[in-house]
Amino acid sequence: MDEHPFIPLPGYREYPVDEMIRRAVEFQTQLKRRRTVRNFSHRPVPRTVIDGCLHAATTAPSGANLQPWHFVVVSDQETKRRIRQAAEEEEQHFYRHRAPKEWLDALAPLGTDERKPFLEDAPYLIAVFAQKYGHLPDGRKIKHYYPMESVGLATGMLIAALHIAGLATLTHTPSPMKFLNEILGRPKSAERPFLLLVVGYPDKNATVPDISRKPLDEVVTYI
Ligand code: IYR
Repeated sequence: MDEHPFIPLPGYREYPVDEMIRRAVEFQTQLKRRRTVRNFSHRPVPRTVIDGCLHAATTAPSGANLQPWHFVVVSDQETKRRIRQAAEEEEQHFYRHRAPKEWLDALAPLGTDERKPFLEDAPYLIAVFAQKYGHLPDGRKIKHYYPMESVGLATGMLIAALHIAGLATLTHTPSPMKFLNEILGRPKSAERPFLLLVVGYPDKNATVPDISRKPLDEVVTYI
């Protein structure tokens, strides 16, 4: 028996060209409606929806297919409160001392500050961790390759899946984020917090900054 078997491509579908274009435009139209939201409703969201989106995220490609990610889904109110408190402490330091003026100027259009009520308002916080190494079934350590890139890909897919499901998200990166290992009981040497994804329904009075995306011809070159 071959130690590394290959199978015929499962699940791939080719479409007629007009159908291919229609699908590409449809997906683009859906994703264009996504906005990063900072005002969340308390309304609960069924866990099945989160599970479905996490399944989508974990289909992402990864270095040597080692899937170097771990997602901690927080709905416990006391844990959210602790995360908010720790994040706001870091953010106070960031906005008052650490951030250079240039950075604060770049953030000005977003209207952010050190207050992070969404960390308690939203029904879910998903803490995404990147694993520098993992463990084989026999307990031996195995090095992971491109963990940050892999986790970035999975997180992008998670954000897209949650949006398509009809939920709002906020990619929050308090810095430093090591407090997440402590609060969530994740190993400090193996796992690095990648980001904190805030998930839920937008508040009915939610507003977003009036900002736009770069046109395609500015960000794409065909040769
Ligand atoms: N972490 C801070 C600052 C911040 C930084 C970037 I880069 C952003 O795109 C948005 C915010 C905060 O969350 O307020």
